[in-house]
Amino acid sequence: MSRPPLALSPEVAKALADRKPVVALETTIVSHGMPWPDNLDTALAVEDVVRRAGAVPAAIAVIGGKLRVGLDRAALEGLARAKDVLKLSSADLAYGVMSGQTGATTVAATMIVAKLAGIQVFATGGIGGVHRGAETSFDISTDLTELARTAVVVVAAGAKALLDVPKTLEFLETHGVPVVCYRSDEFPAFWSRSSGLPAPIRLDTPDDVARFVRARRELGLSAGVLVANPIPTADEIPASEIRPAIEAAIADAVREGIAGKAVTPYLLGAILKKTGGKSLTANIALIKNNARLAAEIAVALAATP
Ligand code: PSU
Ligand code: MN
Repeated sequence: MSRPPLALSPEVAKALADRKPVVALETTIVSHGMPWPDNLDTALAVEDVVRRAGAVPAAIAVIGGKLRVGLDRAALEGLARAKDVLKLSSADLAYGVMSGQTGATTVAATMIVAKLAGIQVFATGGIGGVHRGAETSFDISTDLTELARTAVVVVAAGAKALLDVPKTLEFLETHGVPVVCYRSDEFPAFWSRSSGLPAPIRLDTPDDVARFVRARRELGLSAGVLVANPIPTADEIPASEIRPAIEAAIADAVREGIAGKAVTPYLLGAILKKTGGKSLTANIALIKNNARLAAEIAVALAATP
């Protein structure tokens, strides 16, 4: 394989060369997942959390056809303000590059780029999953299939209750993706700590997660690892409170015929409106919480690689 055309920021390049802890960050949450200006404020705050926990943040996006790893403020602001940025996942990442366009990367595409760059740990808010009604729509996020083949540790607050969470866990199990619930006996449901589904694996320290990742590497296992980190208690929206907003948002999406890539951004926007902004406040809290844990895991992995 020829060398991948990555444009590393000087800070990320140095950290990787020195084997220092680095945390990859996705950018679809900036372009399609949150409104302006909360999206930029959150992206900057998340970078700060990663730094304070002793790691270097590496936000990933395609900018003018360049696969950038480590974005400065101007690049993040460009993605946060723009209305015509592509949402690039595994299938179209290369299209964004060859056509010289600008696109934000989903969890799946960010995993691909992180792996190419040699970054082992990645923080996001929530992963895509199996959508409700997937048995007829076939709508299953590429995030799941990428987790099945790309050995990166993804820290997320579980899967949103707007998805079919039991089917999402079944899919991950079928494809050999371990789901590690952090300090919890239950798989978390993004805005809520509880999904009612038991933790497939529970681990309680960043060191244990690092040891688990190393044990997988020694076995030559090539799938990713999903670390499911529950939203802090003080920030959660109880399942009973968020459920009506989710149901109404899904009904709206069906009525308006929303399909494909537009589904997740549409539902997030509709739920934000229906909760009067509460879903966004919780989203910001949980992504910072995930960034901190991802940095701690990256630090633990760097200590004994
Ligand atoms: N969940 C969120 N916010 C987001 C996303 C998911 O709470 O911004 C984004 C992520 O980038 C994720 C993508 O990878 O949506 C999944 O999209 P889809 O369901 O179309 O695969
Ligand atoms: Mn989809």
